[in-house]
Amino acid sequence: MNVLILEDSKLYAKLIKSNIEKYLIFAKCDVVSSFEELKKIDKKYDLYIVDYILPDTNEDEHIKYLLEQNAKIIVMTQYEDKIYKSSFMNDIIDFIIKEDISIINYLIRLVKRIYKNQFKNVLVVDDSKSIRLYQKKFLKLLNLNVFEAKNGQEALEIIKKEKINFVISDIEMPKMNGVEMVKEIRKTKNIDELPILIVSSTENLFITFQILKLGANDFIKKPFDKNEYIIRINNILDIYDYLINYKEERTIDGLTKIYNRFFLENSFEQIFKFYKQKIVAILDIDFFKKINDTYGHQAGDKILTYFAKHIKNNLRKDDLIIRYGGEEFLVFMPNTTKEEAYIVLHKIKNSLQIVDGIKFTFSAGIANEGETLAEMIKKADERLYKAKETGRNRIVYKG
Ligand code: GH3
Ligand code: MG
Ligand code: MG
Ligand code: MG
Repeated sequence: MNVLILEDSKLYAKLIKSNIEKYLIFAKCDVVSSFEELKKIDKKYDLYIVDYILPDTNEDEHIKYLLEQNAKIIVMTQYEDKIYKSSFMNDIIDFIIKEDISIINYLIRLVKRIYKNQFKNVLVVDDSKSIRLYQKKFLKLLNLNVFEAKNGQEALEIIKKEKINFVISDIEMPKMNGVEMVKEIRKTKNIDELPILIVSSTENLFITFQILKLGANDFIKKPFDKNEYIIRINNILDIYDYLINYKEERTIDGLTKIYNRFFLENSFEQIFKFYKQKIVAILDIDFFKKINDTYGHQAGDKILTYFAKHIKNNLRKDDLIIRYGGEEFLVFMPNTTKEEAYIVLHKIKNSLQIVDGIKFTFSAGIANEGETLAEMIKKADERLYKAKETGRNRIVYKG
C-alpha cells in the first residue's frame, strides 16, 4: 500500500512515516511538504495523510485538489471543530488531532484497517435506496467491498451465495424485517462468526434490546454522525480480525500448518455430521521413534512437515487432514468409499520421497463403519494396529 504524507513539519512527517513503516509491513510512505510539491506528483497513492494547514495554500485548497482525483484522505489538524463543520467532512476518511502524540496509535490502526478492508465484503441492508447509498459512500471510503439488499430476505440470499464478512442492517423493512433476519442469520452463523451492526431510527427501546439480545453486535441510531459510524465499524472489524487470528492460531498445528487436535475436538464435529457417506483414515509413520533417535529430532520434524504436505497434495478440495498425534495423521474424505480411499492412500504411499537421505514408510487404517466420529476413529485405529502387526508399510481397510 502506497501512502503519501503531506506535512510541512519535517519532524511530524518523519514521526508518522517511521511509525507506519515500522508497524505496517505492507505500507510504503513518501513525504512532501507543500502544495506545490504535491501538484508536481503524477503518481497516484492508495492513501493520503495530509496536514490541514500548509504555508502555501488558502485553507483547504489541497484537500479539494485531492478530492477531485477521488483520493482517500486522512486529515491531520489542530482545528477539529473547523474540520467537523467543513464542506468536505463526509468526503474524507477521518481526521486526527495533532497535538496528542499518542493519537499516532489510532492512525496506525486506521491505516491497517483500510489495508485489510480491501479483502472484506460488507452487506448493507435497508429498504431506502438513498440510505444505502449514503452508507455505501462511507464504506467505500474505508476500502470495503459493498453488497446491497432491500430487505432481510434478499440479505439472506446474498449471505448464502457470497462470502460476507459484515452485515449492517436497518430494522423496519418489508418482506423480512431486521429482527427476523438476525434470528435467521444466527441459526447458522454464531455471534463470533459474522458481526451485525444495526442502524435504525426506531424509538422503540424494546425492539432495540430485543435485536441485540438475538445476536446483533451493536446499534447506531439514525440519523447518525458519520464519525461515530466509522469508529464503530472499525472497532467491530478490528475485534473480528483479532478473533479470526486467535481461532486460527488455536486450530492450526505450528509445525505442519495443518489442523490440530483442538480443531478435531472443537470444530470438526459439524463438518463430520454434514456428510452421510464418508471415510476416516489414520496414518502413522513407521518406527518414527527410531528415526528421531538415529537422525535427531530436527530431521524428524522435517519428515513430519513433508509428510503432512505430501498427504495434502494428494487430497481433494473437500478432504481434510488433521495432525491427530505426534506422527499420526487423520484424513477425512466426504462422499468417498473405502476402496476409493484405499486408492488415494496407496498413491500417497507409492509416491513418498526420501527426505534428506532418510527413507520412511507409514501404516494406515481406513474405516467407514460407525455412526459417530469416535466410532469411526476406533475402527480405523483397529485396522492401523493390524497394519502394524502384520509387518507395517501397509494400508488396511477390511476386517
Ligand atoms: P510404530 O511404527 O509402532 O508407529 O513406532 P513409532 O516409533 O513410530 O511409534 P511411537 O509411538 O513409539 O513413537 C512416536 C514418536 O514420535 C515418539 C515421539 O518422540 C515422536 N514425536 C512426536 N511428536 C513429534 C514431533 O513433533 N517431532 C518429532 N521430531 N518427533 C515427534
Ligand atoms: Mg502545518
Ligand atoms: Mg509410528
Ligand atoms: Mg504412533
